[in-house]
Amino acid sequence: MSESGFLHDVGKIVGANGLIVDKQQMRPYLTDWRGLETGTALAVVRPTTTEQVSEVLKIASANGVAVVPQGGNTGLAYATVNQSASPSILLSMSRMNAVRAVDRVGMTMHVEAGCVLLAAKQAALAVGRQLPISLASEGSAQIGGVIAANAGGVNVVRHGMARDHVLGLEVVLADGTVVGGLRALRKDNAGYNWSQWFIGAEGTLGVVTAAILRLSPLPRHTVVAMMSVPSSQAALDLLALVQDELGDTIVAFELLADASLALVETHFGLKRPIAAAPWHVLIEAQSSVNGLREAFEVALAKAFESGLAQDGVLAESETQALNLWALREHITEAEQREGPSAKHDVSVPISSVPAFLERAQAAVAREIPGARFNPFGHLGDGNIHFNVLLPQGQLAKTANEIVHALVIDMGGSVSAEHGIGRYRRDALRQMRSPAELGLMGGLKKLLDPLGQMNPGAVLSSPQSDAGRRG
Ligand code: 2HG
Ligand code: ZN
Repeated sequence: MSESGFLHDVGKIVGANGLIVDKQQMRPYLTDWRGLETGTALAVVRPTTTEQVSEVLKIASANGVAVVPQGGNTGLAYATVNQSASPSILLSMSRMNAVRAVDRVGMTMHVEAGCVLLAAKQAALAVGRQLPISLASEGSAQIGGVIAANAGGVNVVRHGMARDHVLGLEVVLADGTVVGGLRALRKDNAGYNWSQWFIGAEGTLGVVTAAILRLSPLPRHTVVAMMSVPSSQAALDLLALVQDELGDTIVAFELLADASLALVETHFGLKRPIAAAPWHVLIEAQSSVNGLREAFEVALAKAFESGLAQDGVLAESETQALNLWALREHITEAEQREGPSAKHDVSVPISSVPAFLERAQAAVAREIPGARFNPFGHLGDGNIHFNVLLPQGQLAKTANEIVHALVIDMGGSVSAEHGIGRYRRDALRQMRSPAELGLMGGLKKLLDPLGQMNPGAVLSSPQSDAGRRG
């Protein structure tokens, strides 16, 4: 079938509003969030139902057209930027955005893939429950993308990754088969848990169209604090201290470099309410049991007494808490405004973070004179975004190689929560054994024998990532 014949048939399935072929209108879908990479597609296709997704995939596979599923396009690993010359469509899930049901007592939510994360969270709050997946991009990120990327965020330390919130999935396979598993069961050990295969697969095995998510009770009390600490080792010791004092009430434990907050202050005019220091930590604790604030105050007093913290503030109101979080959540955009950077999304054993920070900074500074550093992230998970602000003309690749080699040497991962996409394919091959890669390749072949689901992402393509800018 000709290209125009194919697009005509797709249009019949999704309707005129569901098909974008105009280059200008396609551009936002085809350009990654950082604006560094642009992909190609015959069209952007925007279905409204699972049946439409299925029909589109059927004719795409019959015509040898690849399919790149996309959510809110907030990912940082180029998972939806397809640059292969062979024909493809970009399947935007944004019109499948309904919250189909929320069960307060069973604590589950049935939601379509294109539902924006924030909208899903608000629907849970409306019945006195929470969906504790919290990302800076939650106002745009969509549930399907969050699942496909197995996104992390700031609440992983208490609530786990996206994977831990999924009870059931509905997916559409490359050949159009709809596999329904939308079961709201807490316990279900029947056979292989196939839905897990699609979580973190970044659209390479099929399209997530809907999910049943696990909700959590909404805690009555929340305490947020920001502290200045003299070193990353002190931040780690402070983590151990609050674990002793506050146990599993800790829902976020974030580490922020002085430079990270300075970037936010420069580009957004926000001001940290405490003394500048080499490092800061942002801690949030939640509980429904009374006495949380008092226990938190005791922990902070111990932190000051032992010299782990030099200055600190405990939010007195929800607004103050939000202001503290705003300092944290603007770091990525501030870095973007500052100029070119090499991003890293690494994890090491939690207790190795201070050693990693020291070694990484020394190694990069040696090879890239003039490099500046923006390290921040989820200390409670051992996951640091060791981002390097690059001097003029310097490629991200050099920094990536240095940091990734160190991380692998320290027994860590070079993709803690952002996925592999097309940015870290080489790193995946370094991190996984031939047996593991073989298993992944076998699963891919089984579910997508023609290789049409998001080709080039995660596993495929011998083509190197060299030359990519960020
Ligand atoms: C965060 O933790 C995100 O804010 C983005 O994972 C990290 O900008 C980054 O590199
Ligand atoms: Zn992060």
